[in-house]
Amino acid sequence: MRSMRLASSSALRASRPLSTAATAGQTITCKAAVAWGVDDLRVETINVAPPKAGEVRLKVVSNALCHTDIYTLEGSDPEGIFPSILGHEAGAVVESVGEGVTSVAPGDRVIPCYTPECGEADCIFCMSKKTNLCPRIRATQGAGTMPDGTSRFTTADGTEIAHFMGCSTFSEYTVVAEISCAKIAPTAPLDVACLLGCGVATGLGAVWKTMDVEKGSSVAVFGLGAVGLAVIQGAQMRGAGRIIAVDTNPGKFEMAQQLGATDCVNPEDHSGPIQEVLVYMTQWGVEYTFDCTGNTNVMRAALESAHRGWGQSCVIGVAAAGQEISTRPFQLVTGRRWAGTAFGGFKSRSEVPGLVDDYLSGDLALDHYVTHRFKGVEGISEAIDALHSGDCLRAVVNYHDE
Ligand code: NAD
Ligand code: AHE
Ligand code: ZN
Repeated sequence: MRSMRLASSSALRASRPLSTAATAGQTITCKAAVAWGVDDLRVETINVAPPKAGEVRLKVVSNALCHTDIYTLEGSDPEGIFPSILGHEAGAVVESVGEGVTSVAPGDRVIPCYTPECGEADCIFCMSKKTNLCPRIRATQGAGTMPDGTSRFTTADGTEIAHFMGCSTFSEYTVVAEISCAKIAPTAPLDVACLLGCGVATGLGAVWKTMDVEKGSSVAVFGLGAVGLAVIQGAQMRGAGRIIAVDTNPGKFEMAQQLGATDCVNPEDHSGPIQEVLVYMTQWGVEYTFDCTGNTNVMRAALESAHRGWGQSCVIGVAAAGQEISTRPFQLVTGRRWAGTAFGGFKSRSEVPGLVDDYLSGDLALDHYVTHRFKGVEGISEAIDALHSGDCLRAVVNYHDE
């Protein structure tokens, strides 16, 4: 996977028109699924204002549902705001750009990313190889606004609607910051590339970047949704040895085995704690363990399943407000390490395009994650039902034809 150099601003500024779209500079009226409260999602006609300086307005073509959208809609997100437009795993086309935007142009295919990348020399996070957590717009993003502290979304009666995770792709059109736009290959099919906007990239990156799993290592994955299965796929591609897949839903085991799992374990088949089962299966524990459930008890079990002396456990799941993790300090004293990852550690604008290229070249299989397809903003509720059904990995909702 190659890493792209971010486009320098001055070189491009003069050559780019602000937009060729007839809608440029105008307010766009379109449909969006608005979260008015806990589990209260309604399709509305909304107004999307033009992008201001440093902003990009996107025509959202495909949106995939991630568990974190449901986590926020259920009221579990401490940063959750209502009314807001959720959604953060999507493929889109640039409709128009605001003043000073140079890295993308109208017509470009992009993936909006909730971990932006400013790439500025004064950003110690973007300049560091150790992290992808650029804080440039994190405060306003968490507060549900654009970087200037205001929203681009209103209802027909003028009610302001909050943004979400800097993306808000439960809408036919959205506005994001330029530094949140990963420009991808013009040939990329957006109804598959959208998967790299969150869950699948997160799982792959947790293995390749955050934990940097070595060839031959043993791995255990707790939770076999799209994120957990991507961890298995990433581990298999890294040449991991034993890959243990854990889920309370045995319906997920077949795909896990196809992706490289060597053992599948349902905790409910065992009377003792799952960590004891995994330590018994491996003698001293597993070298790398991953929580992909968001359940704090599972996070503990994953840590306590890690190998004595050098095992490492990675928290990927997102826990509800007020939830905390704990274990006996003895577990760490005896050599286990606890880590976590956001978006798999990928630097969004410079690394996501390479993942799309790997898909296009056939080096990275993704189609198997799309288990359900729906049409139109109205299809988002069907996608939510599908994810709740337990036999859905990713439900992709298409708002526009490609
Ligand atoms: P999902 O709902 O599709 O999958 C979760 C899986 O966990 C399901 O298969 C479920 O059966 C299983 N599970 C639930 N409780 C379990 C238990 N006690 N023991 C074993 N298995 C159990 O979710 P997803 O979209 O794959 O996301 C997984 C988690 O990762 C969520 O918490 C999501 O919010 C989080 N997430 C985090 C990041 C990040 O950057 N850190 C990115 C994407 C998603
Ligand atoms: N709002 C929550 C945090 C939720 C969370 O941890 N989000 C992940 C991405 S989940 C994608 O499906 C993340 O990247 N977190 C880093 C960040 O800066 O939010 C809370 O606890 O407040
Ligand atoms: Zn997500």
